Amino acid sequence: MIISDKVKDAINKKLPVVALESTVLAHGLPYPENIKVFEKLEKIVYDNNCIPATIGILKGKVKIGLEKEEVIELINNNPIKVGTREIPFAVAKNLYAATTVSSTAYLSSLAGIKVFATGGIGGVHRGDWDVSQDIIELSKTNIIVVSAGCKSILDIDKTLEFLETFQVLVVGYKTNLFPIFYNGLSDKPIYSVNSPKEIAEIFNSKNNLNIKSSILVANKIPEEFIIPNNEIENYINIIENEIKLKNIKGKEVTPYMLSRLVELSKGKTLISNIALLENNVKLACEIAKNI
Ligand code: PSU
Ligand code: MN
Repeated sequence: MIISDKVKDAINKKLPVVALESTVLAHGLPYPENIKVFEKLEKIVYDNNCIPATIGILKGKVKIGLEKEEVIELINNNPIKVGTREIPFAVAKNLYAATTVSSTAYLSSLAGIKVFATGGIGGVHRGDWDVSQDIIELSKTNIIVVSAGCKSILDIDKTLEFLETFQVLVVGYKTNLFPIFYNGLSDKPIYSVNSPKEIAEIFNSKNNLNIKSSILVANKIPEEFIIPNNEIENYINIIENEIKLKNIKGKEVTPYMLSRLVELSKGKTLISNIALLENNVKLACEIAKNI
């Protein structure tokens, strides 16, 4: 595992570090927006006096703290999408690989990073049995993950039940309803927290009590980027039919849905996705500074 000098120095000096994943860049956003998003997110982290640590695997080398050139190299080399279980496969076979929430959380915590910002976590899909590794990883890894809840393409009830079963504490940031995107809030109640300091205190209490699981901080999508529920559901219906017809399964499901949403909404979901990522990164910085 290679940790960039900047990130290593920050960890040693106990400066606030915010981890970022590479699957959202390589498989969740189109080119060239993904490169621009990477730059923008890094800038937000620096502007908020924290150090960014984007994580990915380059020719079998796990890298914590990818530079822009490395992100471009990763994206240009058609990386596979790896959750935690596939990390050793990518490493042993010298592959390019983009890390998801599960693998990024695992590697961040291995490197000593305590806060990680993403767009949405994977969860339980609607229909056929398909549960993301993200939830299982969050049950074992000690990290704070900031996401905009999850995408409404998932089965929200089952996702929340799974998070509970696997002992992942879910807290809503200034909301007691679980956020989903792109349509705002679900009607599912969750505990609410009101400040980054409170989140840091919960994390510290958890660690003092030796409870080994993550905290999922669910941050509302900014109001002006909400897309109405009926519009999104309409797209999801279309996409689910395509998935059946084309027999898309497993790892391919989420990236397919994300890219089709962008096409069907004529770019609206892309704009929302970028906005919520930025919003989550800002909150992650505030939490990191309070730990
Ligand atoms: N959901 C999103 N955006 C994303 C992902 C999920 O709204 O970019 C990505 C994340 O990297 C997440 C992964 O960890 O997809 C989950 O994939 P799967 O459902 O195959 O476990
Ligand atoms: Mn899956």
